[in-house]
Amino acid sequence: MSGAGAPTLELDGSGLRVVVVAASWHDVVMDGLVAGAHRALERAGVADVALVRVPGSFELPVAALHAARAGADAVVALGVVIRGGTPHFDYVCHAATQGLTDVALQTGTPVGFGVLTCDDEAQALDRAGLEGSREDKGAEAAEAAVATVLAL
Ligand code: DLZ
Repeated sequence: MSGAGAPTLELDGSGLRVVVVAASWHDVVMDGLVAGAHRALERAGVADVALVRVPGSFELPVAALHAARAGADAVVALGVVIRGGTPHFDYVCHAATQGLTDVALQTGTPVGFGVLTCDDEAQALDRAGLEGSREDKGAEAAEAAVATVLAL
């Protein structure tokens, strides 16, 4: 993990089934997040990984709910929402955040939150785990999900 105060996590996720649910808007940034999550899961020894693609971040909670009900040990939710000229940004961000929180609390399945909510594309690219990015939020979300399963 990165950023001030972030923990260093040593994880053994062998034997876990993890589902990555990923939105499709802003494909370059999404490619970085998905790759970062997969790298982190591989580092943690998670061999059973599935990827479910949905159109937008608004659709992430229902995909996460399906994954949890189908027996995933953890879900990693990835999306990118970039502020536009209308209040749409706030509604999509709120729906994704609250929806994913509800899924975790209602099912007891840890959900790693890797939804970037950014003012512009540059902010998103800086967090996408791509060459030149300062942060790798896809990896962080995957590590958080696995760490939470192991803590419970
Ligand atoms: C409609 C929309 C807009 C304007 N922006 C984004 C975005 O930046 N990131 C994202 O993941 N999804 C966006 N969407 C799509 C919504 O999440 C959703 O897919 C549609 O409203 C259809 O339900």
